[in-house]
Amino acid sequence: MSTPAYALAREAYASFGIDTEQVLATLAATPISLHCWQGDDVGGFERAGATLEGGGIQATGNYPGKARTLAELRQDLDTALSLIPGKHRLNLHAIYGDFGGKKVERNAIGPEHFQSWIDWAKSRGLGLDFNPTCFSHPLANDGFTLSHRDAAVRQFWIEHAIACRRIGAAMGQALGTPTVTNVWIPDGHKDLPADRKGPRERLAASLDAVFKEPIDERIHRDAVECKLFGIGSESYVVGSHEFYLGYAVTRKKTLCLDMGHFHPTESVADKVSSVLQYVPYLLLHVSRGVRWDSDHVVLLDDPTRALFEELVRGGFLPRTAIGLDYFDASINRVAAWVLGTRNALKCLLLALLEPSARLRELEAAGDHTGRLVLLEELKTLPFAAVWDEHCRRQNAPGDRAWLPTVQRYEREHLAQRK
Ligand code: RNT
Ligand code: ZN
Repeated sequence: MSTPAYALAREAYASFGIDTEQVLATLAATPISLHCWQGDDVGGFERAGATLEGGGIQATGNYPGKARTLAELRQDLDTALSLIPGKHRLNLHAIYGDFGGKKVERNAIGPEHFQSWIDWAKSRGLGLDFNPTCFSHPLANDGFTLSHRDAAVRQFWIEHAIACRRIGAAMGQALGTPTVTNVWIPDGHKDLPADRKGPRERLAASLDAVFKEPIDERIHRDAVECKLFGIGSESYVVGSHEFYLGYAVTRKKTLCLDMGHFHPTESVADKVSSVLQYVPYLLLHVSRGVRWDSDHVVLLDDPTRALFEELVRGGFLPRTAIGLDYFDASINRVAAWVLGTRNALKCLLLALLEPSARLRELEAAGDHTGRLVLLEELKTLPFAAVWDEHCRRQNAPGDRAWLPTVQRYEREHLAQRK
């Protein structure tokens, strides 16, 4: 039974022409892809106890209880998913395969190493997304992979990425929902390069080799992720925004925009309607950079709200895959997943509750005063009652009710991992 608070909220939004029932249906039908790497600080399971090395990304913090095995990671994910309303997806990196304790080179991985993930996802009704892992590897240690000057090193990473596309396709085929396989590479220079052109020519050629085999878009999509700079690639990143925008436009690929991958004063929200003029499909890495690409937990904050507003206002949800990308090792990792995902969903809900037709009317009439006043006054509408109703209908705990479950899980399980 809906609460009286929801009934009042429903009326309040109806007076702005918003049907909260329709909004809740859209919210329930929009999956968020949870990033597996929040559970173990991007370590993976190629070797026991592996940690993130190199690659220009860094997890900081040493909060106890990170997942050390596939079983632990799955148990943590099950706990997190039980506290998030709706049906979602899981985004895996290649280093999270089920390698059975054996060393499998990255260019030799196949769908068989992800069969247990496919079975796990199927039994929970989740879709899967995927990523080649072009870091934390001896052949990535000098900071270059697909754009490496050595053809043999490039070839190794091309083979890895091809293997990953096949794995992604097998996942999409098995689960009946297209897998997005996203290519991000760390390639770049710490200090001023003499040759900016060569690595970009080589990256374009490598990517063309990776994507040569056509795969049905109904089971699989290729995405490429741009970046402004990273740790150790401060002066030059081969796969810059311009590089990948051009690549995605000319090759009709999905472009991945990570919220931490631009100058801190740039608005990623503002890019959505530009890039979707030209690229067929968008992948978002919803994240939060604090002063740099620090990958803090997603908040219900203005940049994230603006991003989701753009998706809704432009009617872009059907052309966008929403993924999370942050890794905070300084707090309870399960709580980090739950909080960030719930916040992303709240930002989406707020965007869906916006009377965008009315705002557009005001704008078309030149009433910019009315537009600003309405935008501000929308902030105090009873959004929380709609969110609570969503949690209730999806059998997930409401705010203030989920953290005790995580705390108990921490005491009973995470704290035992020494
Ligand atoms: C790195 C990129 C990339 C990674 C993941 C682990 O800057 O954001 O998406 O975070 O692939
Ligand atoms: Zn990212």
